[in-house]
Amino acid sequence: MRIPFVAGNWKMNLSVTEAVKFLQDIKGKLPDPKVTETCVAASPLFLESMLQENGDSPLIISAENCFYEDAGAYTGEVSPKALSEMGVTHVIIGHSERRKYFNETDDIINKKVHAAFRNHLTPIICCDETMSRRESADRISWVVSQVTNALKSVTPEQAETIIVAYEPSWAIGSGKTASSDEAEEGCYLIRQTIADLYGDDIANQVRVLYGGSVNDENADDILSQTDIDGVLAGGASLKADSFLKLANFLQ
Ligand code: G2H
Repeated sequence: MRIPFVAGNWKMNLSVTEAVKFLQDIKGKLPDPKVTETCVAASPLFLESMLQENGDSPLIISAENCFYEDAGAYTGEVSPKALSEMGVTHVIIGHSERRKYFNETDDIINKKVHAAFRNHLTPIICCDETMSRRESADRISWVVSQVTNALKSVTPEQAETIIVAYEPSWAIGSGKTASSDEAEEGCYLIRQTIADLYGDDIANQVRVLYGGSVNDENADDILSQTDIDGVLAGGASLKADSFLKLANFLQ
């Protein structure tokens, strides 16, 4: 039985004051984490204040990215070790915007996945699908290879704890959501790839999310799909009221 996971990805938005206000606004209004786990991924600039404000709220505080080394001469990078030490438990890895603007390759993403595990962080691994790939013949192999490469040398014990997000970049921030069938198809493909790598038992434990212009109008349809265990929402997670609507859909 997979517990649904509703996550917000704030990207490079909000200020620390707005981040803390958001947490104050949602306090006491989140679902029981046995019913739905909720998470917000934010800039490393906000994490300390957010963790303090969050207290014993069930909201999971996640980073949006980390580097693949724990420490060293890597100016401007975010240490997974420091994230873990400060109390962060999850980290998004391989978001399409990291792949696109920061040239993150499957190899870098795989190193980051290992860095996350080394530091006891749960990776939320994103799998992209561009429009040109979608329209091309190798669409399926591209999605499969992103999952396979991200999980190279990941043990079965580690694999069962990952969260994977299918985030077709043609639907990200574009207002053009994938239909629930298209979203299900991508998430099914990801789960089948995990089954091929680790077997059905592990594949049936892994939470697979859909992300790309999710909002409180389309979430119902998306969340009712068999292989979709939650959402990774960008724009719709920036305001407390719309995040709460997504978080409480499955109550
Ligand atoms: C996809 C998503 C959050 P949005 O990037 O990861 O953003 O919901 O704004 O499309």
